Amino acid sequence: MPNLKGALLMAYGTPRDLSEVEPYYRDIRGGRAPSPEAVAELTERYRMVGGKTPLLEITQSVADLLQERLNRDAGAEWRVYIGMKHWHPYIAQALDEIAADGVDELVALPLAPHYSKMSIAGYEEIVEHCLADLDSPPPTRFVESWRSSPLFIDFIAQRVTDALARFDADASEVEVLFTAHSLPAVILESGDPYPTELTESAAAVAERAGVESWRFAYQSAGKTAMPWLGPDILDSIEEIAREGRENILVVPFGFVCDHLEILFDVDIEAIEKADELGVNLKRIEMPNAAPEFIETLFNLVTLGDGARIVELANPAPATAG
Ligand code: FEC
Repeated sequence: MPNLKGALLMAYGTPRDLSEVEPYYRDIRGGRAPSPEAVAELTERYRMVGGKTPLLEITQSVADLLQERLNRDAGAEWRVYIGMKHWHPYIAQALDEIAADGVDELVALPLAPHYSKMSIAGYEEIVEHCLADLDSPPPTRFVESWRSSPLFIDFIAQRVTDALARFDADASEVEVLFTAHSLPAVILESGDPYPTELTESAAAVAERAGVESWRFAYQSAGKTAMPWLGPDILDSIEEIAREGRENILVVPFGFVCDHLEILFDVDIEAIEKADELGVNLKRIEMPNAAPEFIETLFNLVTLGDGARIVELANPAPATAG
């Protein structure tokens, strides 16, 4: 019997046009309606980055290239699916397709390298739930954390080196600022590994790139009354400027492609803050669908180097024949 293997790449999801911003936002909030002011503010952010972001298209390109790569060199027949957490095509839809295609083994991989109970575990719960609804779920390996992937570390380190070369100043004069999405600080109460994963992973990339002067900040915190993890990127930019440093390289290694949190929060908001302070701020190019990123995913799906993987559905293996 032919063996069909599947890889499911999961991402956050994005509205396909401005009319979808309100229901998308509602989905992010677990079904609670956002205020009209909050919707207007978010709509404006999408408008400022061109009306939509390329998150979906980039994820699809990554999937297409990974599928080609797997079919070329990984034996068996492979299909790569995409599924979004908060918008179409939802993860549930991808799992329906996976079941309909008769995938025998599945690797599910969120396109975010660092684990948190509040982010990655959400993807995991959705996948687990959908698998439980299938008559015969394929054995599924869920990649919980892949920030220690040697290929990922090498790739981001290379992007840092490339970006440092774009400054007029010497690399030693540039402060490297690693960033990832903030989360409500309440996660600390349950010992969530997110902050440690981030700082360890920043240290690994900095060491690989030979960067001595670096720090870490959170970005994109929600504007809610509850406290979010800090320091915030904008405060760190101020701090760096106060120290008399004039060049900052932002490395948003908690994300892997161009989307709202990059195109608005870094490219518009952080750059505006840097301009106000007379600081020169650049960021690394995101992995998007670069060949090195496809290699990183190929390695994670086939070998899982440096990844933490859990088995989600593992029925007894079928009799060989
Ligand atoms: O390009 C796009 O259209 C989508 C960009 C996008 C990515 C993304 C990634 C992460 N988020 C994470 C956590 C939270 C928490 C809340 C939250 C809210 C938003 C809102 C938008 C949004 N997020 Fe997001 N996130 C992206 C977009 N995110 C839009 C709503 C408006 C706002 O607050 O700015 C708060 C939820 C609540 O209100 O209850 C928490 C984390 C990631 C990185 C991991 C991943 O990619 O899944 C963590 C991309």
